[in-house]
Amino acid sequence: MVKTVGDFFIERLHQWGIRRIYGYPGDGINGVFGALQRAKGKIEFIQCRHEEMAAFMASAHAKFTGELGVCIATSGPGAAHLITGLYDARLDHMPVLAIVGQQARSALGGHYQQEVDLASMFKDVAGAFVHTVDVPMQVRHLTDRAVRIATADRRVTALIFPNDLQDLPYEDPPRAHGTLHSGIGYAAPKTVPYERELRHAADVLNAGKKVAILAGAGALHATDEVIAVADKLGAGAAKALLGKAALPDELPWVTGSIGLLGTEPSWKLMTECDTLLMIGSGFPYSEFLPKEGQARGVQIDIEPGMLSLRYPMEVNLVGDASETLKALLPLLSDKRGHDWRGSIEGWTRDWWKKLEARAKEPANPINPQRVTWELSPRLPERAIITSDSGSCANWYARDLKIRRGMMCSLSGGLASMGAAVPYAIAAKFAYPERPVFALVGDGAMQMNNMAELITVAKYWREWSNPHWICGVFNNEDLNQVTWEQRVMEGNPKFEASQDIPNVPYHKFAELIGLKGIYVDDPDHVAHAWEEALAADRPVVIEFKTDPEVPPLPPHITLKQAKAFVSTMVKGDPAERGMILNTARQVLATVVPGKD
Ligand SMILES: Cc1ncc(C[n+]2csc(CCOP(=O)(O)OP(=O)(O)O)c2C)c(N)n1
Ligand SMILES: [Mg+2]
Repeated sequence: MVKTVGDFFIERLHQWGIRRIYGYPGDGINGVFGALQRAKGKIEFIQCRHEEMAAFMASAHAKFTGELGVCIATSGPGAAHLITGLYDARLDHMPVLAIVGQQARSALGGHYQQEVDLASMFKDVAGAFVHTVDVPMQVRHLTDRAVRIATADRRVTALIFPNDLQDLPYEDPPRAHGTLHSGIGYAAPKTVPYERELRHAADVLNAGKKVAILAGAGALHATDEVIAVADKLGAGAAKALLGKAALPDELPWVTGSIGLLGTEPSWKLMTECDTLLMIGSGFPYSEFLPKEGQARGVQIDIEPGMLSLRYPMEVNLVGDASETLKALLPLLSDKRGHDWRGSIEGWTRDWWKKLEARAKEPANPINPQRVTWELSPRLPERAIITSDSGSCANWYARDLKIRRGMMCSLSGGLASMGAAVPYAIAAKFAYPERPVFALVGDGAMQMNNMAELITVAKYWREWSNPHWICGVFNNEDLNQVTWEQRVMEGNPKFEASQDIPNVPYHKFAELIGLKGIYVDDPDHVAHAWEEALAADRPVVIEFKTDPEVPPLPPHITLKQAKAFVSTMVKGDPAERGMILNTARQVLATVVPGKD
């Protein structure tokens, strides 16, 4: 049989080591799907409910495995659906290849059905490399470049295949002027700064008396090295959201999350330190870092473009976190036994007690903090946890205690709703033996996560361990934004935009063959997690949670507090039902230590 362009392409992807593609079919890309079918499972195809979900899965695959994530869609609407998921990868620096169909070359430019200028559409998100394959002999080098550039630069790339071209016979380029003869293969280099730069960094760190570390996604593979450096420097460490799994929360000097979803000890660590060591983080909010001039700064990042971006650093080290910290360690002087560590540990101890007390405050009916608080001690070893965007990201960031060997992630830079279930599906395909948890708001369930449960129902029997558990926070509200309207804007809750229908998520799960659990009694929260872990199939636990528990930043400003108070005056619909607890928790964030 003649080898088509599609056959060659799939074979080439296989040679590059690609073993799984997430996507959705359509006539614009049928020539590549035919090739996938003829390849007889050499590359597994995972059918999603929506192309955006396929792109989220590709992004999550890259996050959880470190490999290239690949997604595929048809021309026009399918390609357009990919965009948000691809931006998720782009903003979190993940290598993803998008493969899309296009109308026949003979029709292009003719305002043809499903004809979209795809190269222009992908130009921003896949700006690192986006090309249309025009002739069969181009497919080899375009494939090689799309894979190599995405992998090496940790960027999104896109390949556009006109549908008539996919079924043409493949031709190797002749030895002639104007042809390319590319090859496969890429191995990441060991990236370490020069000795001179390392010494400079060590001088700054050694001179500091109060060193604060901020660890991000770039530190996920450098846990031992971060711990060794932090111990030697007597430092405390806060974690950016994407770096949550970089350091276990059991360590007494790990202050937890930072920023709007952050903790009080992280806030203190940053406001009181005299030296900042930032490792592999693009954490966006400068106002949560030391004031300019307060601290001397050292930053390590694999991407030069991310250096000295949020804080003006004295030393900027381009390097891999693990290799750079290993090289730095012998140059550091031992600061063990200083008071700074003791203070950090004290703040952190108090904070965990405060979180427990907050989680156990009564609410109507369930305090959402309790949902995550109770999950932490019940998480099995090597669990993988994902969170959606919404108020649950606050509880995921603050209350969930991560241990060594676990993984977790969410849509960080893009902070898109709708990522938790696709992320959790990709996690399960990458590691079928590991238990996976998705934490999701009801708005995000309705947006697209519910539909993606159908993908779980379709595939779960293939997973060696059935533990795939989705915890839904049913508060009938787009709660994160409701609180942002109240606190940031000083507006009362806008019911027309914020109230959402009450949907029986647990019954939907049952309807499609999963297990459903409903909890509206705070004393049953812990048991519900245990019941889910004992189930023989994936589970959706629906927690009826209170929308009046505020997901607020740890150091809400006076201006924001005043705005909050003014919502009361303006007549927030929830005013009458606003439990005392709410006001107490809000005020406690204004005046630390007052709850
Ligand atoms: C795609 C997308 N649309 C809108 C937003 C803005 N947004 C952030 S959180 C949120 C509310 C989420 O509501 P829900 O999922 O019910 O979670 P809750 O905050 O109620 O816990 C919204 C609308 C977003 N981040 N992403
Ligand atoms: Mg909600």
